[in-house]
Amino acid sequence: MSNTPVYITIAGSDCSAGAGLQADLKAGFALGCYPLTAVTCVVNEIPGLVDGIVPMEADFVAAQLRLCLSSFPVKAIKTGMLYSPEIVRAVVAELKQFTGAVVVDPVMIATAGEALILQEAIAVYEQELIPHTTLLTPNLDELSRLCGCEPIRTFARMQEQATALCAKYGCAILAKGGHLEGTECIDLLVQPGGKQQSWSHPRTEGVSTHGTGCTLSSAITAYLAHGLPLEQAVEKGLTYVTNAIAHSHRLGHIDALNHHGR
Ligand code: PXL
Repeated sequence: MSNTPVYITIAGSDCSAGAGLQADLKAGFALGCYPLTAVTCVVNEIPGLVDGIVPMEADFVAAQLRLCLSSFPVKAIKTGMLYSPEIVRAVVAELKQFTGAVVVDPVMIATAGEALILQEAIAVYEQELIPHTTLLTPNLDELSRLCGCEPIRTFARMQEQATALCAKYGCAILAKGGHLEGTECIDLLVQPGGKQQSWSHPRTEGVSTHGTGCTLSSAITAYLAHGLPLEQAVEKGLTYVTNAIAHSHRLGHIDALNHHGR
């Protein structure tokens, strides 16, 4: 039997293949895993334009998850775009039996600003999904929505809110500071028990960042599926996505992350 680690990504399909489950598949395979997919919605989009979203029936999302979980040795699960309160609830019901690591990327808004979640689903994240989460990976926008605070623009505010969220839910928070003011991007990991670590790197200018959030959370999940401890998985995931951005290539007028890193 192969010992390739298996994980499940529960995510939407991005037809332009930069984000969503396509990003998850590319990162997962590039990092030596076998990612399975439970599809939540099909999004008709390119970077900068979301033209339409067709959600799956929530029961059918749960059915995909059940079949994958009962058929494969699943080491970790990642959630991306879940979209509706019904889908979030259906996912939570299946996660309750799962004992491995659960990485939740609380996808809310596309880079271009379009909503990728129904407003009513945010409360279900808070009340039902985050309590089953090992690592939550909000960007600044998602962090402020989950904390119900004003937009966050500084590292100090990001640290304060991530610490509060970690204390409230008892899960690790990786707050992504890609949208902080200044030329440095700082990402902060806050763990239950109080340990905090941050990583900073210069911003790569002029590259569209479509799909970087999905790629990061998937890379972290892949490293967790390999058995790495959380801190190492986060650090290596950040390196992976930074390389993918630095070596991105242009396809027509669209920047695509380079998952081969060269
Ligand atoms: O990057 C967030 C994201 C997640 N999932 C899907 C998406 C996007 C962004 O466009 O399309 C399916």
